[in-house]
Amino acid sequence: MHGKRLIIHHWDTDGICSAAMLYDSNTENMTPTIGNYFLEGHEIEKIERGGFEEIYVVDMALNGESMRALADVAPVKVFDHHITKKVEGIDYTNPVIEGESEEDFPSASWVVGSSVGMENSILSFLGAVGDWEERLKKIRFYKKLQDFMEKNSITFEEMHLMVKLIDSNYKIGDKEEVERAVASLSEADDVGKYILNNEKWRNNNDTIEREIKNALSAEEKKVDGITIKEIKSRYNIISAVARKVWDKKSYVIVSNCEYFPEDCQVYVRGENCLDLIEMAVGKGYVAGGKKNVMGAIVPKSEKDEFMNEIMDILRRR
Ligand SMILES: [Mn+2]
Repeated sequence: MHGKRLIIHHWDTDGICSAAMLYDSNTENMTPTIGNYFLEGHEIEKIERGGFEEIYVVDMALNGESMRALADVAPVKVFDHHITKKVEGIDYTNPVIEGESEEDFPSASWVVGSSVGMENSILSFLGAVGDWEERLKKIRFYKKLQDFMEKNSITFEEMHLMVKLIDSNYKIGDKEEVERAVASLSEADDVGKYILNNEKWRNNNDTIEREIKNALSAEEKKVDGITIKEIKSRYNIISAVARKVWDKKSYVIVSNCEYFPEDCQVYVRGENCLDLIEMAVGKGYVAGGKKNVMGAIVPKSEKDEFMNEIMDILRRR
C-alpha cells in the first residue's frame, strides 16, 4: 500500500473520472474552488496539514505558483493532456507535451486509463466524451470508443448524458458533490447505471439546462464574423454556452460577470486559442486552455479592454 495520497483534480467529467481511476481507500481528493485554476492560500495550508506522502494533480493546469507550493509539501505527479509548461521537480505523465497527438490522447482519463491499465473501463472513455463531445466522432480515437460502446451495448447519446449528469455538479456550484463523485464512481459496481440513475444529478441537470437556455436567448453581437455573447448567470455555465454558440468555423467570445463576486469569466472557442492564452497569462491573469479553448478570469474593470485585445488578435488572422 502506498502512503497517504492526495488527488487534486479538475471539476469536470474528465477530472472526476481520471481521479476515480487513481482513487483508493488511502486517498483523499479535492477540487479547487470551482472556476479557479490555482489554489488559494487556505487550500494550500490545509494540504500542508494533511500529512500527505504524495500528491497527484489530474486534468488540471494549475499555475506555477500553486505547483511549486505543492512540491514543497510532497512529491507531485501530474496526469494531464493540457499544454502546460513543466515545473521543475514535478513528474509529468502527459503524452501531449511529449509530442503525441491529442487525437490519440484526447483526455486525461485516457492518459490515466492507459497508465494504470484501465483502457476497458467506461471511466477512461467518459473523460474524452466530456472534453470533445460531438467533435470526438471526427478524430481517430473515435474508433476505440465505438468498439467499447459496441462491446458494452452503450450508445454515444447515453455516454453524453452521463457526462452532462456528472458535469451538472460543478455547473450548479456544488464542490462537495464534485468531490464525493470521485469515490462514488470509483466504488460503483456498474458506473453507467450509477450515473444514469442518480436522482440528485438528474435534478441538477434539469436546472442547468433551463439556465443555459436562458443564457442562449440573451442578445449576441457579431463583429467581423466573431460572435460575442455577454451572459449573466450565477452558475458556471460559460464553457457550455460557448460550445453551443460556436459554429465550429469562426470564433466565439463569451463573458460572464455574475459568477465571481469581483471578476469576470472570459471564454473563447475557435480554431487556435494558443496565442490568446499566452496574451492573457502575459497580462498576469489566471488563464489557461487548449488549442480550441481559452478561459480567463479578469477583474470586472478590465473585462472590456481584455475583450477588445482578443478581438484585435483575432482580426489580424
Ligand atoms: Mn480534460
